[in-house]
Order: sequence, then C-alpha cells, then structure tokens
Amino acid sequence: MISKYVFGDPIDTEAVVADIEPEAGRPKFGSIDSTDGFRFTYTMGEDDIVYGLGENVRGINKRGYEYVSYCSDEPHQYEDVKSLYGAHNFIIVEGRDNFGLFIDYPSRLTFDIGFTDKDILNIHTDGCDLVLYIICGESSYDIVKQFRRMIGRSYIAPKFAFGFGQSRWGYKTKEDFLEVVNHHRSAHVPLDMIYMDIDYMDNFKDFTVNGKEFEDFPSFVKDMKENHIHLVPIIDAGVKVEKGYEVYEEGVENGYFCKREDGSDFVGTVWPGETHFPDFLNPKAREWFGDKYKVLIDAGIDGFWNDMNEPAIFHTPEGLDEICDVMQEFIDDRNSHHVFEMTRMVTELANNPKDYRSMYHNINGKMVCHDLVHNLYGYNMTRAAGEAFERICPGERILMFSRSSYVGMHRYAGIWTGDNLSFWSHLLMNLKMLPSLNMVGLMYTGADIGGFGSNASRDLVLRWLALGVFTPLMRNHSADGTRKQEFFRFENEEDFRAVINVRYRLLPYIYSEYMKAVLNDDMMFKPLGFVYGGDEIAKRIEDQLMVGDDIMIAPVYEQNAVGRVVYIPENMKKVVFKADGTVEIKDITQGFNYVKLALNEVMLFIREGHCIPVGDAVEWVDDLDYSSIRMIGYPNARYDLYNDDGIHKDYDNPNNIETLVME
Ligand code: MIG
Repeated sequence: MISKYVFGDPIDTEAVVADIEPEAGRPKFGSIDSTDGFRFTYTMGEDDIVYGLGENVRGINKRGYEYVSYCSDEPHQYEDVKSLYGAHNFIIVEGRDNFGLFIDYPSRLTFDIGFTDKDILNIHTDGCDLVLYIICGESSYDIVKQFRRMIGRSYIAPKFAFGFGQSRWGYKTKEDFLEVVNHHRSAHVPLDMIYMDIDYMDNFKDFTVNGKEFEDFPSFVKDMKENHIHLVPIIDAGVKVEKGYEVYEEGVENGYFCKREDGSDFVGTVWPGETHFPDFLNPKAREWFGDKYKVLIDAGIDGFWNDMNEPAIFHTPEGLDEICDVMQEFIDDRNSHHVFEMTRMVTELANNPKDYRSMYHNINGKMVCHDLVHNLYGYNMTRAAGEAFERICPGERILMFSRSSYVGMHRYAGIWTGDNLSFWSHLLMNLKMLPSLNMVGLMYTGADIGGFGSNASRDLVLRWLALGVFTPLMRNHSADGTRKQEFFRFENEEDFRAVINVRYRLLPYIYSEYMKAVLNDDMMFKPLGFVYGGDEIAKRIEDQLMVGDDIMIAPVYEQNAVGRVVYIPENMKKVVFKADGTVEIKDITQGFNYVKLALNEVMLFIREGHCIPVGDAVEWVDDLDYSSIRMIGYPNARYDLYNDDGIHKDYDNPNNIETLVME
C-alpha cells in the first residue's frame, strides 16, 4: 500500500514511473511541519532498525548517524562523511511500525536517524516543494518490492559485463593496455574488460581519442575484441571550452550548456581545463549529448562509465578571483590572518556550494538554479546516454555505470561506488552498501576492488576479490600515483587466478540470480534479516549477506585473519573453492561457527534444501560452457537457472529458465 503526499509545487524528477493519486490527509506515521522548510519527525522504538539510503557510509542498519542527500565528489569515504556521489532518499523503518518512506526532492535533504536524539528520526530540508511517499507492507522485504515496482524495472547489463575487469587511472598508451591483456592471457587469469580512464582522450575532450596513441582506434578495439576484451571508456560530464571542438561549438550554439544568472555559459575547471556543463535537465540537450556516444559505439565500443557528474568542479574563475583578492591583501599588509583565510578558501574551492548556486538550468523554458535540482544532474547525464542507446542500437545491451545517481537512474545504468580507499574497513563498507543499493534498483554495481586511493597490500586485494566474486561489477581499479595493484604486480599469481576462476565457475549462478532479481523487481543482495526475520541475531548481522535465493556469504575482511566467525542462521552446506580447483562441501550447523579460509580460497554457504550450479573455469565469458554445469547443495533440491545470449533483450522469454535438479 503506497500513499503519496504532495507539498508545494515540486519539480518532476521522474524518479517514479507508477501513477499514484495523491492523498489529501496526513501520513499515518510521523508528524510533518512544512511551515518553514520541511520536517518529518518520527519516534522510533528502541529496537527499530532503519534500512536504506542507497549509496552511503556506515551500516546496513543506518541508525545512529546523520546523512545528507547531496551528490558529492568525495574522495575520502571516511566514517564522518555524510554524502557520497548518489542521493537515494528511501528508508525503511522496521520494528514497532513497519513503513518505507521516499522523499522525492532533488536538493539537499538531511536524515538524522537517531543521531541528535537516539530515538528520533528527523528528516529535514530548507525547501518545501516535494513529494512524500509512505509505503506499508508486511515486511521490509515486501516494502522494497513495492517501492521497486513503483520506480520501474532496473537496467540490465550485457553478460560480458559479468566477467572480470581491470582498470587503473594512468593507462595511457596502447602498450599499457596490451601489457594488461598479455599478462592475463599468458598467466591464464580470466579477463573480459579493460577500462579506459581519462588519458585515452585527446586533452580530456569527451568523445575524442588521443590520435597519437590510437591512430586507428576502431582497429584497436577490434583487435581487443578478437582477444575477447571489451574496452570500456570513461566519459566525464564537463565539456572542454575550446574553439573548433565540435561538442563545445554545438553546445554553445544551441544553448545546451548550463548558464550563469546573466545568461552566459557557466564555466568550471575540471580535467580539460575550463569546461561547460551540458544542461542534462533540458530534453533537447540530453538528446544531443546522448547521440555523441555514437561515435564511440561506431568504433566498436559497447560499454561506458560516466564520471564527475555530481558535477565535480575543481574551481570556477570567480572562486579563484576571490582567493587572489585575499592574497593581494596579504601581499599589501602581511597580516597573517589572511593565511588562514587563504588556506580555508583553497580547501573549499572544489565542489563549492556557492558555485552550484550560481549555475542555472533551462527546465521547460524556465531558469532553475542548479542547487535546487543538484541531485538530478548525474542521473540525467546517464539517462541521456541510456536513451540514446535505445536509438543507436535498440536491440542490444550496452554496459554503463555512473558515479552520481538519484532514484530513477537505475532504469538506465548501474553505478560503481566511487573513490574508496585501500582500507580493510572499505572492503566491509562495500559489503554493507550492496543491499541498500539494491533497494533503490541499482543492481549492476560493485566497488573498486583493492581500493582506489592509498596503497593496497596483496592480501587486501585477494580478500577483496573474494567478495567481488559475488558482485555483478567485478573490477580492480586504482588511482594514479598509488601502488599498482593488478595481479601481476604481486607474488604468486596462481592465487589470484584461483580466486578469479571462482567468479567464472559461479557465473551461471550470479548471472541467473541477477537477471531473476531484476526481472522480478527483487533484490540480489539481502540483509540476513530479510530472510530470517524471526531471528534476532540474524537481524543484527552486518558482515554477511544473502546473495540470490540460495546462498549466504561471509567474507574475511581483516588483515592477517586466517578465518572468521560466521553466524549460521539455519543448518547449511559450507562450500570452499580450493586453490587446486576442488570444491570442499561440508555440513555446518546453526549458530556461531569459526571457519578457516586461506587467501586463495572463496567460501559460500548453501541454504538448507537449496542447490546451485557450478561450471568449469574459463578465461572469458563467451567461453562459458553451460554443459559443464553440475549442481552442488542438497539432494533433490531444484534450481531455476536463467540464461540467455547476454546480448539481446529477449528477457521475458519463458525458455530462458530451465529447472535443474540436484541428484
Ligand atoms: O578527479 O578519471 O571516481 O574512478 O579514476 C578524479 C580519474 C577523476 C574519479 C573517479 C575515478 C577515476 C578518476 N576520476
């Protein structure tokens, strides 16, 4: 049961696709004050759990902290951060009452979930033009499914995108890419994708390639494809200001860039230097920018990642001027208080709220300040591309994921979770974020394995890969200047091969569970409490997940650990993929158990009465041999295996499902 309440005159975000009649009264839960801004308050029961918020820091249970929905280019995903790249204003309160709440509002919104007062949920914003949805259901899981139906079916990635991908900010030359391919192929470590970060472009100009390095780009793409490698280029939101550059010229000519208040094109500095920001909220600009992807698709590209679309701004000319003024004062009077001011101004230069307030969109002919619609920017950049793919290649799937997002973007793409660090705590944070991402329909998702910033150790990469085996996006990515973390930078490459092989052996299961979850508006990653709702211990577990309908995972996420304690909510089969390719299957009983796991092993637990398909390892997705599948788990259990060609869109064909029985 979904109730919709409209306050003021909200902007249509197109987050929701279902037609729901607004109600006149006030919601059954909480109280609302909309006299000055908007405030929703609710007194939580002492044991209530709060789920949700999509991409954000901290736990599966979000209680005890304050979060802010305001899409942010945040390179430090520390515990005290309140906003990441996405804004997903959906939460579920579970306990005394049971309800879901979605606030469709595209600017800054604060969720104080028992932080200021331990039992008070307080959601507030300065604006008061918004839509509030309250969803009642028999369980949190049921509420998620209703919400997912209301926001529409999730984007579906091509099957190759379920292979392993290698990335690093810093690959520049053909040789850099070939080095990766050659190491993988000669060491027989599976690989399906290599990501092209900003250095493949000509001076960081979108939809160009560096002609010196990639003289005949289409033939390079083709050679890679023949080696079963998909190249996946990055696209940044900002368009370089440069006379003669087609995208710039067309954008200026047609008024497709965001403006300043005086009507001139807004300027911000990002990688290419001075850039303009396409006005993705203008449908015509969206169509125009989306069509630009065609030049790369025509070159044979079938995957993209959209970056810097919060949008990230290093600085504006106005911001620099202000600093220069203070510097001048310092030069004039040498008063040291200017030094502190300058330091503060320099640290606040990037992604400055003031800049977001001086940027404007054209929404149906009306000038709308960017700050009021900030959270829709990355969503609509990615939507521009998604809608264009429907025109350019309507029958085929294109891989795409974005950094910034808002509820609704899940219909066009997945996300990766941005600039994490090579911290053990970020491996765990990766796990905790997966269910909340699924709650808002973001199904094709994963984190930078090994960590983006900071230096990764060998054991961290291996343990992180063992979690990544289960995430649809399985990509090792790292920042320029950090320690290189491809498998061939470390000792004993066979350990990496052993772990990545398990991904390919489980791929029939992972792909099948992903597809079934998307097609049924279901979650692929569930907190234990969604399955074992009556189990008070299971409900509080923050470091294990249910993956699909049949298994549970419990990754090792501590340095030097040789195993971990696992909570087993019902009798299960413990499965360990050994480094020598054998699979060890043992019964494990309900309760807390200590389990051992070597660095080159992957572990999972099969639920009582269930079974899963396991195939042979291969080096790329196209080579998967479904006839090698055998079932492991409980005798006589049945499994509905979803499979299709992974390229086309014949999703709802009943022949895509085959029921397999465990002997
Ligand atoms: O300012 O393109 O999150 O994955 O490697 C950094 C360079 C810009 C941020 C992305 C990261 C990417 C990096 N980008």
